[in-house]
Amino acid sequence: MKVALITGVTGQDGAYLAEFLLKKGYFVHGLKRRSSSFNTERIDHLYQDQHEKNLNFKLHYGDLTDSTNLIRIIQETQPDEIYNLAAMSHVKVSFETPEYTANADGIGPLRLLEAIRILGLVDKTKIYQASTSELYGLVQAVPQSETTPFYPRSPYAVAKMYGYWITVNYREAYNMYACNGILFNHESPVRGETFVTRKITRAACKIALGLQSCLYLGNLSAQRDWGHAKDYVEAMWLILQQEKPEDYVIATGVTTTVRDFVKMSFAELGIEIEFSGKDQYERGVIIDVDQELVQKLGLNDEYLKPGTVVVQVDEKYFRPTEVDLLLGDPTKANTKLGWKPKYDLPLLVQDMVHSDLHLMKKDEYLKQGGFKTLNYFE
Ligand code: NDP
Ligand code: GDR
Repeated sequence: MKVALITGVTGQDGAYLAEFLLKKGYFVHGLKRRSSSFNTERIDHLYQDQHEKNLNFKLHYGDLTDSTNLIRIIQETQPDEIYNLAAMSHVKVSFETPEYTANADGIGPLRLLEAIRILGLVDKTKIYQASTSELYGLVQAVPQSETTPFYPRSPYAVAKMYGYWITVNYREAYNMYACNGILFNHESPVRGETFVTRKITRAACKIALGLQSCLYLGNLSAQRDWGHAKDYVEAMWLILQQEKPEDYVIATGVTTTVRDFVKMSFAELGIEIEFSGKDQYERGVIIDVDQELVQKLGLNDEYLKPGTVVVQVDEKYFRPTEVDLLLGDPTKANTKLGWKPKYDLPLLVQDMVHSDLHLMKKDEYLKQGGFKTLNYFE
């Protein structure tokens, strides 16, 4: 039985990857942080009682900023494959916590590589580093491939740049099976709620149910190459199954503006919106409603009238330095790994909107029932 260790197992990708590897017959160890409230919602369906006979999924407390803890867990678990997915992964937040981001996202990967070396596991343990299209930052060329120069534009991207090169260096210096997956944005129904796609799909559903009046966003003109996390975790695994360790771009090869993602999400709910105005004055207004679809989906048409402003720009979401355009060239992954995504953008939007509609309907029932949250401090 192959053994994998996933750092960041409680995150979006960690959850999909854990499920994927369990299906492949792996024993999966996951690193999770201690938190004052539950942080395992995405993997609760995989949880096993530790007394079970055929246990194949186990969580360990740990943190990428704590070397001794990482060394101990790797020693205990003796993994064949490590997937380093743990990171402070929010680009905007990294401007507010730059030092912590450097520690977790930059030095974190170094700690894992060193642990493998110190423990004498160089010939046994393969390691995947979660690198990112944010490395390309300020546009040097499109589409971006494995040979496009980097120009990071945030403390997050600068930290990830260290993670990228230290992985390459350990591969070359110590002959380790260490690889970077340079993954472009990938989303899903369990994407963190403050990333733009999930913020949009949640808000579109809330607006359609009359639970929210307006969605405030930052730069609507940013372009991203969005794929589905389910497809991308398969690529991570494939990267570690090759004869030679190499780095790969994982992307769909299609780019879309945030503005168009908004339009597609509302359209999925039968609401057509149009944008007008410029920069911080740009707004999205309902221009048409597909009554038949609205009825079918059980939405609240009382709030869905043409002329209603449902999207506005709030400058607080602008970034000090922005990444304007990401468009990946996945040719190497397509040819060498045989990797092809199953989801395109319309399918991704459909998956996210319908999942969020289901979730938001629960909120609507609570509101209709007059439910009031308990206030323990009253
Ligand atoms: P998430 O933000 O959903 O998950 C991040 C995970 O890292 C969580 O489990 C989080 O724990 C954990 N974590 C954060 N800081 C630490 C720390 N100091 N020690 C241990 N664990 C920590 O990210 P995604 O799943 O979307 O992304 C996975 C990885 O891929 C990240 O490294 C990200 O930077 C990178 N990436 C993501 C892309 C994307 O589009 N999703 C694209 C390219 C790269 P907790 O749940 O407790 O917060
Ligand atoms: P990104 O993802 O920064 O590409 O990093 P995010 O969804 O946060 O932003 C994408 C683009 O949308 C613009 N934007 C907004 N973003 C957020 N979060 N909130 C808003 O209200 C908003 N309005 C407009 C942003 O300016 C940006 O241009 C993600 C993360 O998963 C990283 O960890 C990963 O490395 C990269 O993708 C690839």
